[in-house]
Amino acid sequence: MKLPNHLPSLFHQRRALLLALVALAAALVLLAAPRSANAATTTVRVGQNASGAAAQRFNPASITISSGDTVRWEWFNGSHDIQSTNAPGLSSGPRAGFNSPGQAYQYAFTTAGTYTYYCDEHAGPSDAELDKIDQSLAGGKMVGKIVVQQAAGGSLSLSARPVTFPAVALSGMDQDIDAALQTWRASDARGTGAGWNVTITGANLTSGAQVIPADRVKVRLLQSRITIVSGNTAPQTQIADYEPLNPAAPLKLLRASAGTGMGTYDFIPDFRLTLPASTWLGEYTAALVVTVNSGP
Ligand SMILES: [Cu+2]
Repeated sequence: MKLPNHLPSLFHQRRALLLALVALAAALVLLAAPRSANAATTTVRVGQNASGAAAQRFNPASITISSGDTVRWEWFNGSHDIQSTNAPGLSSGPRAGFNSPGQAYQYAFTTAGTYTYYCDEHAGPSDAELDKIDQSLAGGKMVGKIVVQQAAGGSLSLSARPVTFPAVALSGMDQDIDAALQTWRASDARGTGAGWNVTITGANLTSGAQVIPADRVKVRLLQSRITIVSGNTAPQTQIADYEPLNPAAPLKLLRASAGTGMGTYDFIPDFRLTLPASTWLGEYTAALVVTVNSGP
């Protein structure tokens, strides 16, 4: 069907009217990037000394870690490598080996079990067999053993919600606009009592080529808006009064000191946008980054 040729101009009029009514819609889109920062890294020194009995050793040669932890081998002395017949990530590891400062290799063990490895310049695969590894370790051979225990606790997690500002009509003056309230949730199921914190990093709001600077958005978290869903002492707000978001540095919003915050907590941050009088019409968005981090 052929459209009547006057229709396009009607559409234009209708669109202009819409824009006049909805002068500006500003929305912040949040990207929640929770990090489970409870994993640890254990360093193993490769070739502890230049000479003597401990020269051709991994040190410590026998370690116990939790699933999700990383082992990092760092070169100290001599020429060595790491080979394994049972450790994922090591069987195809750095065969060329370690022979100069700064060389390192790391691998995160995600599955519980006992893993063994050897330097194939100073030991052999049979030295690292599971039923011989303890004897080889006792005999000072250049072998290593990693016991990976299933991590007992759960994880540190965060559920952050999008922040949405209502559409407003431009008034020729700066205007404060409050975002709709949303409940966020943080959980610490690690069972370590290590404490944790939530940070938020700002970003400029953009609409095409137009920009509203990140620090025009402020955030606060009232202590009365932090509730215990289940768990011990609630975390504490770190921003009780409005503070501008910073695109260059994360702001700490919430903090659970050691031994607290073990459980699940809801919190409702307030976001306020000070819209400049000189704002161009448009729909603005920004990607904030919110993270939950281990440690107070
Ligand atoms: Cu070696």
